[in-house]
Amino acid sequence: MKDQQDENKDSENKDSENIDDGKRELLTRSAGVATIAGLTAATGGLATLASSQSQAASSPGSFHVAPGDLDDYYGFWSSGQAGEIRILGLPSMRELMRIPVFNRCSATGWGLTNESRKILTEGLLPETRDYLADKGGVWSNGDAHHPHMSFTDGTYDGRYLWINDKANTRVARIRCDVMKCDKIIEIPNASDIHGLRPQKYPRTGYVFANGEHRVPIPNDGSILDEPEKYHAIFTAIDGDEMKVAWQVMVDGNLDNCDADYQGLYAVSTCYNSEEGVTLAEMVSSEQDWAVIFDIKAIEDGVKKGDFKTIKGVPVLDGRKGSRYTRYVPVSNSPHGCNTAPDGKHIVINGKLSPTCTVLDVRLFPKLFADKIEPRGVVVAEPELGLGPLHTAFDGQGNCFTTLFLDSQVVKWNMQKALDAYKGKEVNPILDKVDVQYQPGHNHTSMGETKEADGKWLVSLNKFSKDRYINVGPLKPENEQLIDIGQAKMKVVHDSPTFAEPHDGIIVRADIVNPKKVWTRDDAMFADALVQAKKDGVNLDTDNKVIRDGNKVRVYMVSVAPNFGLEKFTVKQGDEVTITVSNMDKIDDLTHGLTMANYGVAFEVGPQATASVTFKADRPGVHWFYCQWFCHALHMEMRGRMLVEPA
Ligand code: K7E
Ligand code: CUA
Repeated sequence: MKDQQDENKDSENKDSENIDDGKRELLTRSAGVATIAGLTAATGGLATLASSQSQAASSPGSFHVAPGDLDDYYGFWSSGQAGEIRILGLPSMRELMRIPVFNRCSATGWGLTNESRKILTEGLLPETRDYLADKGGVWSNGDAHHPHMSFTDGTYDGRYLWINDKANTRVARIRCDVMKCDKIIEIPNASDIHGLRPQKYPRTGYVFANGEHRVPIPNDGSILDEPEKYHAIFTAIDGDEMKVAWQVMVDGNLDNCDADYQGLYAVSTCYNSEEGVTLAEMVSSEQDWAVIFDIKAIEDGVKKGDFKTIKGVPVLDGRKGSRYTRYVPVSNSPHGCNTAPDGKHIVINGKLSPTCTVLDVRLFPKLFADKIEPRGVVVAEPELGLGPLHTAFDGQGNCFTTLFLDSQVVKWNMQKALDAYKGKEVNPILDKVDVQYQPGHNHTSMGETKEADGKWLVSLNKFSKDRYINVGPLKPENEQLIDIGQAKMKVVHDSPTFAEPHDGIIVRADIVNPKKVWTRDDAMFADALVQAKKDGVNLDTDNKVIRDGNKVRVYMVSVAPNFGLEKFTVKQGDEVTITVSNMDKIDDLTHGLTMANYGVAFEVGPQATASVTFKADRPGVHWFYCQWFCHALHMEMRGRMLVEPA
């Protein structure tokens, strides 16, 4: 079988080139019957090729994960303007799950259940809560860019993920034991959180979050078109408490950030040091900077009271000349900020400049002691290609930088770059590979930890153009898996994705150990338990309707294929709370409840409780049904809400 495939490979490769050309040609024609037939043939041919390539993919292993086999890594992907987190398996690149965070979710009821609404509202600033009062009470959109896991001693520890919301200035936390969001906070005094990284050492600790856009502080209308009075804010969040620990006001704005492996410093890239508000103003200067934050000095400043309390949080002045920060000049409009697993180097990605600037963290104490100039911490500045955005690492001294404009990933060697900066005649560039097309972030397996293992690289490409059959004017992005286990990089797999993962992390599967079923005392539904106790209801066993004025609380147990109540009656205008406890103990046995024609639907995982509150303002018979296919009698898993007209 294998021999046969190898024999066929050459001719298939030739065929595939023809098919590729043919496919492109077909795609440019209007869709007729012949075209559709042709496409079917073309994709059939490509599928054959893909499987023969998967056989050919060698060390460190094929990306092909056979049916029934499990992946080696979890991928945690952001989704940009879709507002959620996605869980992938790698190397297969299969999407395994979605975790709603800043979005609303029709399947799970995120944004509708009482449990999720508490999470979505409790961390809002009072003025935002007021603003949302007549708009449904919760934001329904978000722009999620940077998902990162909690660290202990320089590597992932599987406790939490954090992610930013650029659209509505929030930071969320995901519990990795159940893979659900459990906290969201709005960041005061900042506008539009972009870069986000957890502290790597000794443990997270702080989660650092960059306020990207400059605004007046406070932004209450007293200052409007006076950009010179706007500021950007760097925030340290206590990741355990999910509270802002302190903030630092900076010059310029903030883009991406990272932490060191020593627990002493954080670094942010700054574009728009010009502090402009128009495109022309923002790119007028040849130089911007990387801002270094001295964590210990800032903590000391907080202790000594060297801050203003604004909106309830300590804000320190970290503008130029402050003892809390240093501004290292780098070329115009840097973007990504990536700490190398060697624990010594931080790579600032040039974006508008074809270079990356490498900072040595061991020189930061000297810089803060004013023994060297800011540029004295720069130890390399390799020229890599056009549009360097983000850099990943293999743990063996090599770096992989996305080149947005060149549509390439460039592999370069850190030591060679350091040597070249010192004047040695060496070329740090080891390899370049074309990616399709315009890559933003990239990420290597375990690459932002000291356990970077150099096996896989994923390039998150912003454009897919002609890589897939045409789905209309809105196209998927294209995420490519690259084998970096050998000297030459090799693109081994294309994976389409909906808008718009900016960033992802690749975590060894043994680090992540989610539960298979919920535990009955989980904090996620603690409020429901408290209310049930007040009502004299045992959530695990009781099916009861409690009337409390015009409030009606309906408690139901669900065990496949039954809800505990086959009907209940309320009056038009009642406020109804339905609380469902799924008492099935079996792995993967999820139920749900959908109330027909009431816009109510939510998930109830095995051994979980979930609840929703709505006004029964439509009289008549309303079937509620389980929308999670759970049993041969799933269709019969339903009951009636009878709403008596007022
Ligand atoms: Cu480069 Cu928001 Cu991380 Cu997008 S940012 S690519
Ligand atoms: Cu329970 Cu479907």
